[in-house]
Amino acid sequence: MSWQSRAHLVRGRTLNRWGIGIVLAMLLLFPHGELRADETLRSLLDINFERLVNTEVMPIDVLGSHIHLKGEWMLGYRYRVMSMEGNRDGARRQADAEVLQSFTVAPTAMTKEMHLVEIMYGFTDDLTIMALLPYKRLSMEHLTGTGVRFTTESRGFGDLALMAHYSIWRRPPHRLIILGSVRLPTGSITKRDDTPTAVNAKQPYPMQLGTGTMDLQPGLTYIGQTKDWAWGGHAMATVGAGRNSEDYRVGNRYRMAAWGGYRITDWISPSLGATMQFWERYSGADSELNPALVPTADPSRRGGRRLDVKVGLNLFATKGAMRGHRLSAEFGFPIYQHLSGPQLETDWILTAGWTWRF
Ligand SMILES: [Cu+2]
Repeated sequence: MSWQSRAHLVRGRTLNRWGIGIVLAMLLLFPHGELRADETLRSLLDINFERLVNTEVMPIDVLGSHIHLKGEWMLGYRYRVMSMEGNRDGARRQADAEVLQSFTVAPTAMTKEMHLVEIMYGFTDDLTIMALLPYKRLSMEHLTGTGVRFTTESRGFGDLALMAHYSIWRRPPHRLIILGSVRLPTGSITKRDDTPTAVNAKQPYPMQLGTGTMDLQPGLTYIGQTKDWAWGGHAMATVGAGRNSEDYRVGNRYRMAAWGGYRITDWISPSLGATMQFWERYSGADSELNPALVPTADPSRRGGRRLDVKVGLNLFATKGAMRGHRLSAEFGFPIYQHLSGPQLETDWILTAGWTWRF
């Protein structure tokens, strides 16, 4: 045998050994490799699933935007202030003088403040229950035809809401949740205050703290979440039942929201969202209110629609002593509003809150 052929043989044997080795390795390792890839994928999905129910990158001002895992509690406090100034009829602004051509009194501005306490509990991985109680402080400024300015105020608890979220479908990173809430008429609808012409006068519709009826709130939420991104959509209706003790019913309200958030670091995530709302005029009427006096006392001037843009910021800790705590703030302003007016227009809404998961 020549040196060359021997070298060829050795190389061939070596190649054969390598070949057998590779095939064996493939036979032995490939199923493992597949399994390992599968496990890696599964654990990634689990991470996503875990994060999916986390409340870190969620919009603060959307009800039913998240759920909790079995046995997890959440306590939350939210402060929300809404500023309204100037009137609108349809999409058009209306000057106070114009409102005073048809009414004795014109509302000029309103501030709605709300302190909201919420408690949530994950009954199972799919079912989360929740209770929310608002405390409201409303103040309204007026101008009369004779040039007198006055402010009225009402404060107290609003309507208590009991809510259930049920996850009907999930395929990470997607999740679909149905929600249902019953709102009990714990808020007063008989608030009174002094005006220049009447002592202890019944306050008009927007100054009352509750609806006075049992309300149902069905809704649907879609949540998507990857390692750093969170997005979602939400639709919810608020429907009153029957008439309240003052013989009227607050108009139905329909709300649609969409949002997206991005985790910049382990502890900060900004968010961007939009909310479209439609609300109907009231039916019936409180016989103590005179709709010719001020537009806020007219049940047919209560409907409208509005599109808000919202910019938010979430701060949270994923480890350490502050783990589970989240601070959030969101600023919203309308880019479109159409009111059956004259009605006060919304200028901006600020929400700030703290939540604690444990
Ligand atoms: Cu929660």
